[in-house]
Amino acid sequence: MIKSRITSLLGIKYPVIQGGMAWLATAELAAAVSNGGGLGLIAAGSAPGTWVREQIQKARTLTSKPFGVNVMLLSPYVDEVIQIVIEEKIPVITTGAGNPGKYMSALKDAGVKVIPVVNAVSLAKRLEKAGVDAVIGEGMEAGGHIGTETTMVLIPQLADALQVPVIAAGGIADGRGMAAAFLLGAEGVQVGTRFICAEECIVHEDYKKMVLKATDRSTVITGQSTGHPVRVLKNKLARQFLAAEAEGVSPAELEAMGAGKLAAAFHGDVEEGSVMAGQAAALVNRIAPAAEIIAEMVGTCRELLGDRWTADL
Ligand code: TUI
Repeated sequence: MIKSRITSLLGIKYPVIQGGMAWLATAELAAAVSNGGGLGLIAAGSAPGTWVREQIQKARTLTSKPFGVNVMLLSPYVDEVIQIVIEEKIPVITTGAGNPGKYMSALKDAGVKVIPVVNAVSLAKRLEKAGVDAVIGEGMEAGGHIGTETTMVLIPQLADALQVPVIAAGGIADGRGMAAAFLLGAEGVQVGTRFICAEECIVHEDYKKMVLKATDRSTVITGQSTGHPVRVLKNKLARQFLAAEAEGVSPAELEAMGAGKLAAAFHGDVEEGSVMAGQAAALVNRIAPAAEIIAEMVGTCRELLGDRWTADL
């Protein structure tokens, strides 16, 4: 029997966690995912604390269910975001793009559950010792900033190495992926790209259209030479970036080329902006309410797992 400790850990109905997508994961999406029985999160990205606090307050007007904050650890505002999470009594954070170790004691003392995204087994083991409540193992199929391992090989290794529950991320956009993740040893899934095409995601409609049109060859990884690999949908910016990398342009110049470009895409400049999305974009074919996406994924997963599905999953 497959079990999930994630639903009881987080007080949610289904073990479906929304990905922390900077700019895209606002109060509207977070509330819609939580209302649908998953765990919605507001992505702090590189936004100042005041914005994060406003979003938390807005989400509270849209849902009475638990929701979290995704903390992007490379943000210049990370210290104030952590402080606001504590002050606002947010029950859970997920973290990305770094090691949340130095914030662990403050967060644990305040009763905030911490679920870091990891892309390597060694980091996951260190973070388990530091007291995290679960980990999100993210394969390189994911969108945005990624590691090098695939979901298929990372998840069983994490499940073997850790006592805390593992949530699978990267490439999961339907009930088949969800069922596969459970068979690999995960106890929950994190879904990002599919929720870009949630009705409640406030990103520009041209960004959503690009995800809907994506096929198996639509994403590329930029930034391999800078040490910050980022998976995006192929467009003019991505082609220019890859050409510059091939010419040996310096990491500092490349970083400058990418700066502010996610915001541009968010506002609809999908040729010169950075349209971050995972390989699972090829699996996303319709816009639907977040609750419907969750219900469909859970329904298919339940059918596929048959007797292996348990009531607490
Ligand atoms: O964080 C993400 N995805 C992101 S963050 C982001 S903003 C950004 N843009 C350009 C460059 C850098 C960031 C866009 N997409 N996903 C979770 C994730 N976390 N992926 C990889 C990691 C990660 C990387 C290193 C987690 C831990 C880590 O630890 C390094 C260490 O300190 O040991």
